[in-house]
Amino acid sequence: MSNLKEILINKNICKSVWFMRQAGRYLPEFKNIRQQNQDFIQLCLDSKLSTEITLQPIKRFDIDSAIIFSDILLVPYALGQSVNFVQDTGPKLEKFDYYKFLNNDKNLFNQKLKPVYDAIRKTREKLNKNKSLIAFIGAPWTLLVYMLDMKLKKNEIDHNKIKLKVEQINLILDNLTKFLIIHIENQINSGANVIQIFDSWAGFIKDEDFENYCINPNLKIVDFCKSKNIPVICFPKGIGKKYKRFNEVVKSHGLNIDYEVDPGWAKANLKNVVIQGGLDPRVLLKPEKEMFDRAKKYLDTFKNSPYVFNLGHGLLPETDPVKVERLIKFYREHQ
Ligand code: 1CP
Repeated sequence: MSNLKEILINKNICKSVWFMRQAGRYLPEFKNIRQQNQDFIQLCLDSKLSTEITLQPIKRFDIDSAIIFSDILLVPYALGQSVNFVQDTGPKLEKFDYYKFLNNDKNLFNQKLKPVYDAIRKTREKLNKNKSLIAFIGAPWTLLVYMLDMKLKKNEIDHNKIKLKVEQINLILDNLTKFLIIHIENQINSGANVIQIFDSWAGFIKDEDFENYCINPNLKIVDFCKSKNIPVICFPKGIGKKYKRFNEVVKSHGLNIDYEVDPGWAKANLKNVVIQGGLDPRVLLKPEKEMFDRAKKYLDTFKNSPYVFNLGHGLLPETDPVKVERLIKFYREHQ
């Protein structure tokens, strides 16, 4: 059995495989579409093309789940902050306007994101019933990092941008959480079966702010998904040993570990949750034997516990699709 929704709800030992960033980035059939569509946000908002891109890895690898082709930054876009993807330097957002942000209207937000919901509906119609369709959001803290332009070079965060503004920051996070919940509800209503929350910059939160900026917003969103009876996978990347507390408090159905988390430690410390991922995406750039050896470590460790085979971060743009295919085959032969 490979249906992700079932596995997450029943904490089933039976396994499945999908990869973060499986849609887009490294597939030639994606690059072809991307070349003809320079505006990345508009590409995400083209429901016909985003449906096609979502289904590309399913067609190629018959992988177990689909993740909708979209981006976490569509939410700031829909909240009135324009987003520009600059080649090689990453996304650049328009300067944040606090009062404009607080005056956002739900109807306009829904209208701007309607193409995402149309794509989910179209994909669900075309996707085999036994495959889950995963929709996602960026966690409030991770979106804040982009919205306030806190990202510095070399994977660093500029904490000065939020110092002395605690009340404002809390209000922004609360308001963002409210809109993220609307976005999740719309995605569920359109046919998404599973939700994943990407907190890609959680590892940069100071210890004293961890509850407020990571645990609490994730918990609110997980509780909402539970109220809708939809399984949710959290990915608070880079938080190290704090994964244990996160799991005990947030209690999501699934928890994606990053490549810095030792799988043995995860198995011993992360209880009553379906663990997902962990494998370093860089191993797909290594010789096949090394890739299989590294994958085997995860498969052996989680042999008798509920585990979804995936990565410790997204597939890299330079990944050879043949390697992805071999890795899926290796995984299936080891079940
Ligand atoms: O230039 C291109 O061709 C676009 C590359 C690309 C793609 C294919 C971006 C730009 N986003 C996406 C799609 C995307 N983004 C998906 C699609 C579904 C899938 O997984 O296949 C998903 C789930 C995301 C999520 C996302 N976007 C995250 C969280 C995961 C992570 O990587 O940590 C983040 C942080 C973003 C922001 C983003 N989108 C794109 C870029 C270059 C970035 C910035 C990354 C950074 O700041 O390091």
